[in-house]
Amino acid sequence: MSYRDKQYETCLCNVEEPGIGILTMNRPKAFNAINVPFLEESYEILEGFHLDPEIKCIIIKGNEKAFAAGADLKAVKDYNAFDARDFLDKVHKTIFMIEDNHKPVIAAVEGLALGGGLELVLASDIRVVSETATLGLPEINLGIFPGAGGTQRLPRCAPINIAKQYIFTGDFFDAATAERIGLANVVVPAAEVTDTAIKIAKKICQKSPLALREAKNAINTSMNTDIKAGCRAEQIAWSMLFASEDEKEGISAFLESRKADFKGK
Ligand code: CO8
Repeated sequence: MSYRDKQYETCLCNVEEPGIGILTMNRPKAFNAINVPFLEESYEILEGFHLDPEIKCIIIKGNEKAFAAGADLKAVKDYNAFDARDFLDKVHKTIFMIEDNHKPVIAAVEGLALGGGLELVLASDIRVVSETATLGLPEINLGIFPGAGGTQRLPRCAPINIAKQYIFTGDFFDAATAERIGLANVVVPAAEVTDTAIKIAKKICQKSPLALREAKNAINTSMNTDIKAGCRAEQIAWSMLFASEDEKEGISAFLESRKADFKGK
């Protein structure tokens, strides 16, 4: 059975607009707190989008009250060190399926994005945030610290001193702050969050999937390597696109003053 036809317990999977895969976190009574079933189901859906040639862009969203309030504390409370490590193995699978996904991922954030919820946002490529959202990494208040990449990804988008401040104090911050520190791409009224994410996704859907995939990979590589090695990786990927029909179509369409029709080939 295709991932598209399955009923999931903790998430909804929709392809509402052509080319746009939407993953909706669906544990409303628990503020979409992140548990093992959610990690397994969201991984399956995100991998489905990753492999599905009809999907060109992905949106991850919650509901108006919460994107996600972090790890399910009722589930993790009695973990021993090895249970915690196993849990984070599953967390990493989902988070890297976002970050390494061949398709661009847009987080559409309403309500609370806390702890692991914010870490899902930080792994996403583009973040659309409601002007009434509340964000934060409050793990320090629990005697732990952000374990799903927060200590790595927040200092890669916000200045390191700002990242340290929010990780050390656990203070929540608002959408305007998220925009100011470089975490949010755009802040919009709550009612416009999903539509704004879809608008950006529709624009992305018109581009070559091959060029998008290689551009995303080149940018991600740049975060983990020196500029010279990054430019070499970029060079190989860029040259490879000249073996694609999309590159021929894109440049021909420009020279013929028409809209390009990319096929992902
Ligand atoms: N886990 C489980 N249950 C939760 C969580 C949570 N993270 N957050 C809220 N709830 C539950 C409460 O226990 C309560 O349940 P019940 O009705 O059964 O008593 C219900 O939701 C309502 O909660 P409140 O009464 O506290 O409601 P408020 O509106 O006053 O506050 C808040 C809502 C702000 C969400 C507040 O509950 C809160 O601060 N929650 C904890 C947030 C937090 O600390 N998050 C970080 C968790 S640690 C983490 O995420 C580590 C990341 C590791 C991996 C992540 C995977 C990607």
